[in-house]
Amino acid sequence: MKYLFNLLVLLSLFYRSHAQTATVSPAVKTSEAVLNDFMDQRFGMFIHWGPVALRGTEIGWSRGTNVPMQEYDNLYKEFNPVLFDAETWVKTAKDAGMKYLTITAKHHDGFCLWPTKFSDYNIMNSPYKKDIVGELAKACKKYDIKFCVYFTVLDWHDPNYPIHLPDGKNPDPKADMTKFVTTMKNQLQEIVTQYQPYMLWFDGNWESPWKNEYGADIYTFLKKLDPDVIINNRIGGGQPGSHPKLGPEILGDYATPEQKIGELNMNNPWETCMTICQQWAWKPNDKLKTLKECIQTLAKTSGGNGNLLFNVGPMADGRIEQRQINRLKEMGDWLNNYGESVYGTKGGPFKPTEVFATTRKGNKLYVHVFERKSADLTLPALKGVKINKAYLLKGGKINHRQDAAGSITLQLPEQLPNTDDSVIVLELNTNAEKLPVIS
Ligand code: JFZ
Repeated sequence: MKYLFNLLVLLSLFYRSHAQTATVSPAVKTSEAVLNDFMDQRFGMFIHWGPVALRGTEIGWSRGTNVPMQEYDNLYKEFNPVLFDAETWVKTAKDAGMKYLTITAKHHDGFCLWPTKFSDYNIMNSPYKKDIVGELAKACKKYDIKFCVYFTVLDWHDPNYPIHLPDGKNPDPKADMTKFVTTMKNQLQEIVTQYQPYMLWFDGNWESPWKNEYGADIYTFLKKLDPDVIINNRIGGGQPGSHPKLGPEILGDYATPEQKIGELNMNNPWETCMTICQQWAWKPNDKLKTLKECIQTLAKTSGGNGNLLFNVGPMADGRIEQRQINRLKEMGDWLNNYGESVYGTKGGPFKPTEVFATTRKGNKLYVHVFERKSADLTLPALKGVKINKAYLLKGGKINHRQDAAGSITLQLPEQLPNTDDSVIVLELNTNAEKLPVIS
């Protein structure tokens, strides 16, 4: 009897570990070279857009909450963003110093911004009738911006998906997940073959109808269509809503901390997604982040060895708000001066703080100074490392000293050259990228 009980326990453990572990063959996983290339980009534009911009409420989440469901589901009949110009958006991203762009081809409300054959709820049935995803893909190619697609798993509009409202309650018995997964694959096949996205940003995988095996199946399916397509970590099933981690039990190529800066991690790739205002979709008079917040967020993500996917929500007429364009351009101006300390660097070896963050490349350690708290900035010791030279990235010698233990003191100029982030370069007698993380 006891033996039987143990056997059952073992069997259930075995079953559970298999149910949770992704059944993706290591052979189809995205290569390290591709992921390293992705992480070198450091800065991308996220775009949340759809007919909901007509109401200025949150995309997906306001369906059946702030906006009655009937009303929300009919907004597409008035969606006519005549001022949309894909090249203008892409140039806005380019001028901000962004290297990739991710558009919500389909968000939780189910509306498709491309002419899919597998749902009538798409842009061709709006008065606008133009392939928004396709035009963005084309403009990105023209301006050498990597084109990426956001595609939600959960779809509260599709009758084959059991949940129909943001509250996640009252599963519909008429729903059919097998059909739903088939539609999803058909739509993803359209996206991958027609637009060749560099990366797919999944989302909405946390509701109970979604199973890990669906995610593994889709991951494998996509990698057969394009072995190099990068896939984020929101495709597996049975996982919590905020996705700061990667691990053997989690499907996907990189972690996606949301609205917060990820932690320093030299092993697993990550990308913070964050809004330039507060809402993902456009909202009138939404509170815009200051330039200081924007630049320091980018410096801290780079300093933590991660990417920043910075979100704008364009208006219903097709334009991005001018004040947001201006803010992005200011980030681009800063990157024109300091980009060397961001693109293609690694984060660390120090953890970013409110005062400084570090990035590194070759024998250079870049110290991003956010604030002049006092005349000296002291960094924790780097054992056995000698600083050959210290200077401001935009010119000017920096006096420095190292004590016997190796700790580094930099004498800051009375006026930092940039009020948001001034970068000091330390040339080391060794490869900075090989230094272990200082915790
Ligand atoms: C998700 C989306 O729901 C959101 O609309 C946006 O697209 C963002 C990038 O991703 O955001 C989430 C995901 C999970 C939770 C909250 C917001 N959650 O579980 O609390």
